[in-house]
Amino acid sequence: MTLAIQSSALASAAPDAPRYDWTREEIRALFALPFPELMFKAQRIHRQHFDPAEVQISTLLSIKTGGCPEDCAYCPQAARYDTGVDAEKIMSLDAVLAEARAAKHAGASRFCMGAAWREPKDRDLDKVCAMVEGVRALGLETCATLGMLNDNQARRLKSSGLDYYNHNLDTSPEYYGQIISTRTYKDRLDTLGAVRAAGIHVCCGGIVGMGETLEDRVGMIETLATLPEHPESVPINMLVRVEGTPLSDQATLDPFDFVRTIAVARITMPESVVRLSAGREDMSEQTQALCFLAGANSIFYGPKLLTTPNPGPDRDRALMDKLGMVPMER
Ligand code: SAM
Ligand code: DTB
Ligand code: SF4
Repeated sequence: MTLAIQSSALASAAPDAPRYDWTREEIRALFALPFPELMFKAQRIHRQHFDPAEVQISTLLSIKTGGCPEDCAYCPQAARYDTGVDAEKIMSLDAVLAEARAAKHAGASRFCMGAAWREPKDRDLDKVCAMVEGVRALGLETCATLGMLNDNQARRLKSSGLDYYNHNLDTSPEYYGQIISTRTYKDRLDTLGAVRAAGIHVCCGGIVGMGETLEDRVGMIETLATLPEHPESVPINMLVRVEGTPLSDQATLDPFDFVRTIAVARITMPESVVRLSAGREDMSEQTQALCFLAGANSIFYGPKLLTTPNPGPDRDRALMDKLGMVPMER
């Protein structure tokens, strides 16, 4: 009885309207809250906008793996690092559609296609547009992450039926130069602008655990939460340390720091779906559950991310069952 009253009181509070004027000071103060206070705030806001038992399920496929000319220090697909990931050609349309059918059958509602490019060439974009059309015809939401886009490329993807485009800011503007030198923070913001202008939903977040300071996490969230519109989807990745990349020896991240980042993303971007993204393979079930309690409501589902392992469907189904959580309806 008491529980029911508290729960309905939490849910029925007037929703906090999204704000786009977050300051670093305010975001710093959120990170500094006692953990129980931060979690309470995050849960209150989460329940105003979402059913806390629902998780959006996306499946990732690397449609073009390895051989990338960029120097992103975390990435196993950069040609310049010796990571054991070989450069492959773009997959055929049929092979991609077979994977999409399998993902749908396994319960995914969105299919995300990733390519290890700095930016797509026009010839490649023709192929991706055909994939987007085909995947959409299967009744799946479509997402792509292909590197930088100009306005015209974004419009072409929109015409082919692309629902979401993933392009991460990765970290704060200050720390960015330590991680990537082959393109600028402004390049990233310009691509996000092109995606938004084309009317495609934006999927944009970053990575925690790359040796950044707390202030860098504050700066990353500030940049995301003060965009003219919040990204509809905000992936928060925990660095997957891959042998051969410059970040392979990074210190292990304290899981509570990851959970706090999720909670602050939830509070500052209340209407966005926050994805507990890469890094689950190295996370306990309990840490993942804390992420859901902190407001994460999306995961990548399937045994592989792009090139690195992800918990298998059996393990994820078992976790969802234990927590009484269910897939989000589209
Ligand atoms: N090449 C395109 C690009 O960089 O925009 C698309 C693919 S790229 C692999 C997509 C995102 O995956 C990156 O922006 C980064 O946030 C994330 N990512 C890549 N490697 C990662 C790793 N080792 N750990 C965590 N996240 C990673
Ligand atoms: C995102 O934020 N994380 C995903 C997806 N968007 C494209 C990628 C994670 C990649 C992890 C390293 C790998 O598997 O290669
Ligand atoms: Fe290339 Fe994307 Fe990897 Fe950077 S993150 S090296 S752009 S595939």
